[in-house]
Amino acid sequence: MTVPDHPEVVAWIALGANLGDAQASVLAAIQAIARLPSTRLIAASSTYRTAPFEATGPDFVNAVVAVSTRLNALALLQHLQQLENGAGRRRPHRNAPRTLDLDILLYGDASIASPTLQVPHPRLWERAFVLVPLAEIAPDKVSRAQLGAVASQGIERLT
Ligand code: A4P
Ligand code: MG
Repeated sequence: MTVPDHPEVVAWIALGANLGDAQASVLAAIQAIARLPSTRLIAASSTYRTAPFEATGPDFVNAVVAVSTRLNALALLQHLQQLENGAGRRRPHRNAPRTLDLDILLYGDASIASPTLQVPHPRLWERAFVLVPLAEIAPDKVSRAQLGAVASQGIERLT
């Protein structure tokens, strides 16, 4: 049994995939995140088709979810990495096409700067594929100016 080791915190997670059936992978990952121990799903954005940003390969499918969790941030990261590995994730090089990428965007109000985990995610504000789905489920977290700054990046709502 997993012993909850932390007070309940709202965490925001970005999902991305651009290998295989990316849409199915992202939807399955949302369900898997909802089943993590000591964790419940609060909100899930639509899925979006997005142009690769500083990356190569096919278009991505991206989404963002919010969870309430009693896992500490590192435990949450480890569970997300298990889900990535379970989806067949390989890491031949940075920003390589991937079957599933799960990044912690925000973990409550925490600022974390360790070698394995940086929160808030350092590239969060540069990316339409994160900001647009985040704004859909958390409009108070993303300003019009921030959305405007990424407006030239290709993104299309799927579901
Ligand atoms: N790590 C540090 N902080 C975090 C965090 N907040 N959440 C560490 C998750 N992981 C974090 O990640 C490498 C290491 O980052 C992990 O071992 C973890 O300890 P990775 O997923 O193995 O490698 P990656 O995906 O190549 O790196 P990363 O940082 O996820 O890449 P980016 O910068 O997020 O970019 N374009 C579109 N349209 N859609 C995308 O989803 N994704 C990327 C990946 C680039 N372009 C894209 C998309
Ligand atoms: Mg990642």
